[in-house]
Amino acid sequence: MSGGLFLVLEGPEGAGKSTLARALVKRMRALGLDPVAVREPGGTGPAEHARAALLDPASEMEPQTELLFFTAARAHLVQSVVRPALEGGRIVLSDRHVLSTLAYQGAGGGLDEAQIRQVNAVATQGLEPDITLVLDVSPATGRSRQLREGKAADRIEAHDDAFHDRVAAAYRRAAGPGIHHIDASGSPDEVLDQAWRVLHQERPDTFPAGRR
Ligand code: T5A
Repeated sequence: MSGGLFLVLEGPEGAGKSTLARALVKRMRALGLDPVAVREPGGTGPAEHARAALLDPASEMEPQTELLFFTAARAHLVQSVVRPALEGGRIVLSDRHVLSTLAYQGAGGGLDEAQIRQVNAVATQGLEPDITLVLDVSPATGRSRQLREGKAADRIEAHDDAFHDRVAAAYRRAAGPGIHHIDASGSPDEVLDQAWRVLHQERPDTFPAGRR
């Protein structure tokens, strides 16, 4: 990937991904790095349209349609933003990626994992994250954070507790090259410190150890 780095944040609702993404971007910028931050679904005009349709509580969709919508949005984001940035040597920080589809439409919605991976291979054309930070938090903690924030449940969040338990269990099981788990039950600063330690361990030259 000619010097670029694809970094993905994953985890259940309200785990603190967006909060961590903002803190990482700030810390990287303070070091003179220039990361590109994106979120899924979204990040391009068409992908934001897909996001609106997917999260609208009035949309009626079964998991197969969700799979294709989420993955179509991903294809556009990857081809038009992520891949060019990586090819330009940039760090791309993505709030959610393929692991979300495996957790939500797979473990949550009951779709076959191999089928999800096949469809996603078309969307990403083989692109894999270099580092994935999975923020481990219980669904109850995540939801209570969202409620404290006053966030109304979108269509996916409105699924029942059993759905969210399956999603959280899938995240806890997630393993593979570049996947690291972070205990996200602590304060935002503690989560940032853990995340930075992983980044330092993986790429010491890019992410020096040290204080915030
Ligand atoms: N989805 C997505 C699929 O089903 N399939 C897919 O393939 C993809 C890509 C996206 C939805 O789409 C689904 C998953 C989702 O349901 P979203 O709103 O983008 O929706 O995603 P959410 O994860 O639901 O977004 P949230 O913003 O609610 O969660 P975050 O980003 O994990 O949490 P964050 O950082 O916004 O924090 C939530 C609140 O907690 C506080 C924050 O200040 C905020 O108020 N907070 C903390 N409080 C205490 N301690 C900490 N460590 C905290 N960190 C944050």
